[in-house]
Amino acid sequence: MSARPAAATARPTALPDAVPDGAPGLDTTLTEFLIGEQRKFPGATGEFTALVNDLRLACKRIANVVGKGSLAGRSGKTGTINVQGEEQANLDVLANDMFVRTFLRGGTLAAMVSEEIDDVMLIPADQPRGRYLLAFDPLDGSSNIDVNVSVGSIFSVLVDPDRDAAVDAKAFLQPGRQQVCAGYAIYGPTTMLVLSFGRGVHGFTLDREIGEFILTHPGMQVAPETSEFAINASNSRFWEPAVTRYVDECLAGSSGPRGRDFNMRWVASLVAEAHRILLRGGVFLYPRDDRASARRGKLRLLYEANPIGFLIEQAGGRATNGERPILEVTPSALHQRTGFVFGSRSEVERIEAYHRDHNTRPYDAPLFRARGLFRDVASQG
Ligand code: AFP
Repeated sequence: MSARPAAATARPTALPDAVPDGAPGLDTTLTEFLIGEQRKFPGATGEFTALVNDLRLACKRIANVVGKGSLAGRSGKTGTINVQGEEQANLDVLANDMFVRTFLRGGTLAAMVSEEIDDVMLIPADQPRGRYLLAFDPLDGSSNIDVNVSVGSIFSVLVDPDRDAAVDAKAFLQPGRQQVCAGYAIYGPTTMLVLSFGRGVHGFTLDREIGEFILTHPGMQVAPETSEFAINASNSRFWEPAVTRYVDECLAGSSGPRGRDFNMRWVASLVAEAHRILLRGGVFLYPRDDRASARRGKLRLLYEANPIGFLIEQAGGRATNGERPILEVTPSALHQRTGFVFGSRSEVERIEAYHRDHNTRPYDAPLFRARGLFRDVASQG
């Protein structure tokens, strides 16, 4: 019988350095990122991680149908009107169903609020109730869908303030500063998930071949200065003086008081505008104006302005309703609208200063010859 070599003493082997983070095909996945975040909180139960996993799943489901376009047979309108008085697209309804279906059995939520549904949706009594509240716009910018321009989903997560009480609308009426997670998915040439848990903003790109989001944009930052603004100029005759002055000065370019040229963009998709601003700076304005439909602004506070405002602040930018930081506004209704200005800090601060200035001093708009709110009041008097 031949002698066998003595067994080598088993020694723990360090994980191989040969596969460094970021090696091709081995970048950080959203799953790994979430595990890392959860480890920062030794008492964490995993409920929050499960919630973000469900956000990922809902957005992947929507990305899949949006990406098929007409092939999914879901284009066009439903013929129904949502709580906002807007005609619903088939994909609005389908995307809403996908969020609801994904979260109904997840065990992480107590209730949901959606742009597409009038009232609070409670998690049914036969399903486990979680500790979080979710407000979402399942498919923002849906008027862009049929022309194949980027759309997205926006979401905001709050903590249920009283786990022993039945959830009602009041539970959702918390200032945006109290969000524990906010983000969006953008369905463009690539699908991306952009998230913040209050510790910076991180962007993940969907690798369609492996079906996983990969961390491609860690620590996103809004450039503090910009020469790019976004506004729907077709509303200019209704603007308040502060907004008219700001846009006039941008348009005057190098021959005006700003002494430099500005560029303008308008996608009519909040997610696409926010994404551009996170990536290369800029300022976005959808101010309130003196149209009956927009006296309180157009965008919704709970599931549009608050989550985008949270991301922008977390990325070093600024977000306001004109008078105060958007995240400090205490909502008074689920589907409340608001004026919304956000982006590169220096431009937003300037717009806030113009709002303060023109509370007391009218602005005579040399470019637009706009009918501002103050002039209307004066001419009526
Ligand atoms: P839809 O979801 O109805 O297309 O609205 C998109 C949106 O709420 C927001 O994403 C845009 O910034 C804004 O409306 C565009 O509004 P206008 O069409 O008035 O420019």
